[in-house]
Amino acid sequence: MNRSGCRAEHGVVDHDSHESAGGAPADGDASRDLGGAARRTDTLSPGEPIRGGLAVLIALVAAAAALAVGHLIAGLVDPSSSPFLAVGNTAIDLTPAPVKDFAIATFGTADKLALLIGMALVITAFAAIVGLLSRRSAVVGMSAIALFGVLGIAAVLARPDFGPLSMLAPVASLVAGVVAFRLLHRMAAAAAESEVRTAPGEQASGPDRRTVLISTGAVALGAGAAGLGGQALAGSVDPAAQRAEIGELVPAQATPDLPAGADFAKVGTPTFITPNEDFYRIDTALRVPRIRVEDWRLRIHGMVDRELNLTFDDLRNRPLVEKPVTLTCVSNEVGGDLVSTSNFIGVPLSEILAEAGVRAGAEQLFSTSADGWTAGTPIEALQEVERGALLAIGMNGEPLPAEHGFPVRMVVPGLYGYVSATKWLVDAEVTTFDRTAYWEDRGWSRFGPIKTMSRIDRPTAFERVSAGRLTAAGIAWAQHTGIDRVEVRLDGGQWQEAQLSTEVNDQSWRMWRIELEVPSGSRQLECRATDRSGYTQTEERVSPVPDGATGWHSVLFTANG
Ligand SMILES: Nc1nc2c(c(=O)[nH]1)N[C@H]1C(S)=C(S)[C@@H](COP(=O)(O)O)O[C@H]1N2
Ligand SMILES: [Mo]
Repeated sequence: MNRSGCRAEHGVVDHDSHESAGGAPADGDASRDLGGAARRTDTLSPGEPIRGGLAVLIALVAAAAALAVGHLIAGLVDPSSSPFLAVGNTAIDLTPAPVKDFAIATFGTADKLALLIGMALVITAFAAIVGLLSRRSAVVGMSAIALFGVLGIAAVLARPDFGPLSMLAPVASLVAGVVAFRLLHRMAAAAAESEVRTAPGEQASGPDRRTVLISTGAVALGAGAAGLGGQALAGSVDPAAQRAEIGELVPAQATPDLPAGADFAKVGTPTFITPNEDFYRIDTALRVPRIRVEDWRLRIHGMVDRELNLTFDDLRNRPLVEKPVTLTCVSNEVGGDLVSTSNFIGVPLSEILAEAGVRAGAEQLFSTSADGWTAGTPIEALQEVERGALLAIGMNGEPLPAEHGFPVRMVVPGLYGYVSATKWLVDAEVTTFDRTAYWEDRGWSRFGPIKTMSRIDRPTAFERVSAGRLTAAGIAWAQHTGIDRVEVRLDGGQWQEAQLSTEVNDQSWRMWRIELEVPSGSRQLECRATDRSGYTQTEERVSPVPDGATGWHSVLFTANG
């Protein structure tokens, strides 16, 4: 569900607007172009054009000033109202599903970085064009600033987390862009004029090129400082300090140690537990919400007998459950790596829902994050005691990392993340299926049970191995059903059953390994899993949209010797 791809496209457009708004006039180099003696005598000239390079520089600096001032003000009042981020976020939300899918496939977890770089490139290109069109008059530049200023304001207005002060940042952006551009452009135009009209040896009547360049540099420096300041302010809720404040999370019942054979990491599988830093990350948050744990509240309402308002302490003071669960993203391609396992710590959602009292006719729990993302989870899946859906507050013994939903997220074994794993959870409404959630609105399926899947980790694609004995290994998952069997076949031959790792529970992945005899040459290895319901993975390849990929993972490799 990453929407890197989408983001890049939309981001570019929106960003440009911002930038152009911010785009400032450049220095006084323009005068050089006009330096021709013939022109100097033409006192009726309508105005000397600013030199191209200077005009572009001025537009770029004005764009930088606009974005940086907006970012600074946003850092003071509401970090997510930064026009740059708001445009990026809006771009992500508007991105058509196929573009998003492409982005996820191409950039994976780096989709946000790709979007930011794309935005920066588009803004730069746009500012350059506006600069060149503004050599003779400031009209194009001012219009572009106004246009992008309005787009920036609209992007912030459209955010679900829009607050009373959110408007300040985009308005400040617009003002900064106008002032910077107007100031530098006027100076550069005067310098161009003065250079043309001043005879050699005569005292110049206007600013010289040097003054214009120095002024432009000063504005650029100011923009840099403002941008860094905004960044520092936005980071003032320090996630590390917040997590330290919570301290150790102790489950009511210590989880048993992992059995010795829970993974085959020695022969190339992942470790059974994914370290927090390596856990895959998928979300629409360009800026990770930073929530103060003492400010956090969860409202559970809708078709319930008693509305609940929970604080973090309300949760942590209950008996905490800890168990390994494997999360999977619906966007995971066959052979992909959007799957990880953690020892999640939290409170069973079934208990919370029982306290609230779910009314007859309720169909889903509609959950909303601090940044306005939503998911709809079938209510029965959350009421099943044995499935053990959690309001999770910790991963692997620590409070949740900021990127994984600090301070509280949902974890529902057996369902893809997009219909269940709401991070930065703040609101949960018990309701009917009439309400549709974020990804359902974008063409994905309402229901997202995880499909049984297996993957080959060794050999890797196109690996060169020695002919003869080879240990192949990989993973398989069928959360909440359990894996029964994994088979592999070489070059379309007989299926051979692999050895499975010791099962930890039916909600987490299992590893497999097998010794093969591999003749030299180009080889193809395939795998397929069968789950405890008796279902064997279909060979038919379908792409992740709308409810998850299917097909056998296949790896081509070469055996030498
Ligand atoms: N607030 C919020 N929660 C979210 C998402 C999101 O975009 N925003 N993405 C979901 C998706 S699509 C997945 S696969 C999981 C991924 O959780 P992780 O990033 O901790 O691996 O989070 C889910 N929770
Ligand atoms: Mo996902």
